Amino acid sequence: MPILNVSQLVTLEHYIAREEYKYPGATGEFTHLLHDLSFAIKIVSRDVRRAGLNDILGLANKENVHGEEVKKLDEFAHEIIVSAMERSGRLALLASEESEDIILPQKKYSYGKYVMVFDPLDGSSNIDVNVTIGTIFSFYKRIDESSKEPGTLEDVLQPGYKQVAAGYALFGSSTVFVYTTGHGVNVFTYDPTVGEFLLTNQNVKIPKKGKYYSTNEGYYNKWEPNLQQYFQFIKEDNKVNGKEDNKDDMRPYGLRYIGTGVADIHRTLIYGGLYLYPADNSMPQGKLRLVYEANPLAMVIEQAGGRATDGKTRIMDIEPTSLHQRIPLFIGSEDNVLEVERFLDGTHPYLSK
Ligand code: AFP
Repeated sequence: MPILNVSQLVTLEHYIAREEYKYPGATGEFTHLLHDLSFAIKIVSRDVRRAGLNDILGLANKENVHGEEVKKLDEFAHEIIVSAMERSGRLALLASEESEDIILPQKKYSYGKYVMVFDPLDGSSNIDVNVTIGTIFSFYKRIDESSKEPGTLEDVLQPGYKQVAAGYALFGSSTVFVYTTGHGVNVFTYDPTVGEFLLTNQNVKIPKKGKYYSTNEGYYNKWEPNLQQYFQFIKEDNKVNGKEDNKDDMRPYGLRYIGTGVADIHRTLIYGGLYLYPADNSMPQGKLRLVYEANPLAMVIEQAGGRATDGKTRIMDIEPTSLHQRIPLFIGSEDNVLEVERFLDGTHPYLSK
């Protein structure tokens, strides 16, 4: 019995090519970039799946049994992605969470009009305990599209609303590839038996409101008082003490926290709710990276109908000032993000109780 009706099978390659036909004048350059990226993701996925065998296969930050130099999985993912993407001739530069500075394609390849930013393995502290990790990516056009010179830092420090595509791959119970080019969000699931990503969820929409919240609540005592109040509020039971049962009031919310931001945000995309990594008194800028994490994930969530802010300002409107800049992040279902924002700006009625 086939697990999928063959007539419904759409591969990522096929889907990307089909999308391109919708844009008269499209050169196909971007389609090639996504092909190269999906190839790199398949390699990373293969090696993530063998992570427990690293000592034998040689990916564990020491010498393997053959005495060869070996690498940590996140460094390895970084190198695979750079190598698969730089040779395309379509990138002016890359920037990776694993690299201090921008990365220019080697001189033997030409420089193209796109810029790629990526976090090769988000949630790397989860690698050794078999918990979901992922790769986050996004693409911009360089500022002077006609330039044949190497890209510059300025080309990468563009606000998120200028992203031309963004997405992520998740290495969980299966490998999924989620991406948007600004026309909705599509999810592809990897079928290792045929070596292809197959379309499994088209034009995904995030629920307007959800009952899950996701954060590292261990930092509660470091948060600002209004945010602490928000956590009191979401834990109250809306049905106790004879209070009216309001269907839109989903309290108490349920807590889910994987500690891999991209996985927590993927769950939020599907089930709804809120993911937050706020500023605290030891990290006043927050922890997550604007360029590699917040912007790509904000584009996906907004394209699915959700909201992403730093508590006040839309993430994708923020002008980055440095490559590894950190930012507080509140992201998820529109109603949940608006709700926490009302605590942060002091206008939520619960605060005056
Ligand atoms: P690592 O890649 O260093 O594990 O960081 C992951 C991350 O940036 C993000 O994916 C998580 O949501 C967040 O950090 C977890 O941070 P805490 O350990 O402070 O909860």
